[in-house]
Amino acid sequence: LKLLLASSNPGKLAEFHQLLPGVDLLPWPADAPPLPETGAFFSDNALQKAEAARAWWRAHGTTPVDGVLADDSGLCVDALWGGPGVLSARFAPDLPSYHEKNLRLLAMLPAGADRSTRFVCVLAFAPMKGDAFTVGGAVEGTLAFTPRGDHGFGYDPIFIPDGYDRTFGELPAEVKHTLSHRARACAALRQRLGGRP
Ligand code: ITT
Repeated sequence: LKLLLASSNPGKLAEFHQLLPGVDLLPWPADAPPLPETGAFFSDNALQKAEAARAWWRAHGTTPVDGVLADDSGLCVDALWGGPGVLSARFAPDLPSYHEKNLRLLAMLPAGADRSTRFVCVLAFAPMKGDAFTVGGAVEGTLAFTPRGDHGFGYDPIFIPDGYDRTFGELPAEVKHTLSHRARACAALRQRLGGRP
C-alpha cells in the first residue's frame, strides 16, 4: 500500500512510519500548498486535509498512490472545557517553542483543578478511487505539573497516560505506540482496510 501523508508535522510522520510498518508513506512535499483546516471538529479537519491533498495530488502528483492519509489531533483538558482541543496547533501562537506552550498551558490550570485530559486523533483516509472515511482513537490521562522528558513531540512532555507515572515525553516510543490516540486510530484504520496494512 502506497499512501501520501497529508501532514506537515514531522512528529506525526515519524510516528506513522513506526505505526504503519507495511505502508510505503510519502511525506507531504515541502513546496506543496498548506492544507485547509477550518472545521470545528477533528473529523471535519481531517477530511478537509485528506480531500484537499488528494485533489492536489491528482493535479500535481509525481507518482501514483493508493490514497491519502490525514491526521487531525489534539489535547483536550477537562479543566479547560476541552481546550485546546481542535485548536491545539494554534494555541499560544506568540510562543516559539512547545516547551513554552506547555508551561503556558499548565499555568492556565487553577490550583487544585481536575487534571483529567485526553489525547484525540482522527485519521481521514481518502482512497484515489472511492469515498473518504474517518476513524479515531483516544487515550485518557492526566496533566503533569511540569513538562518532563524529551521523547515524542508537541504536548507529550505534559501528558501522563492512565496507568503510568511517566509522561509520553519520558516513556519510550515503543510504549507510547502501544496505547496512544494515534496508535488506536491506526488500529481502527487497519481494521477498516480489512487487515491491511
Ligand atoms: P498537520 O495539520 O500538517 O498534520 P499540525 O501540527 O497542524 O500538522 P493538527 O492540526 O492536527 O496538526 O494539530 C495537532 C496538535 O496537537 C499539534 O500542536 C501537535 O503538536 C499536537 N499533538 C497531536 N498529537 C500529538 C502527540 O501524539 N503528542 C504530542 N502532541 C500532539
